[in-house]
Amino acid sequence: TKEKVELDISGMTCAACSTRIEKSLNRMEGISNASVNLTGETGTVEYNPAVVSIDDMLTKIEKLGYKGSIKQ
Ligand code: 9UX
Repeated sequence: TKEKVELDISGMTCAACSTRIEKSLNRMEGISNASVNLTGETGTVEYNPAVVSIDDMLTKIEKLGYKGSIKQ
């Protein structure tokens, strides 16, 4: 199963920030594609919910020093 979630990500100030988050998410088990938009302060993640949870992604983002939430 593959699902897609849209995230709001705040705290990014330069292009290296978005690249950092993108690379970290893409290295996580169960994530098939993560794309982060700096100016839009958003991210799109395609993942396997049997392997990784949205909470896992948000925790990872926080550990990197940013704030993530599910886009409402
Ligand atoms: Mo740019 Mo982002 O120097 O954490 S990488 S501000």
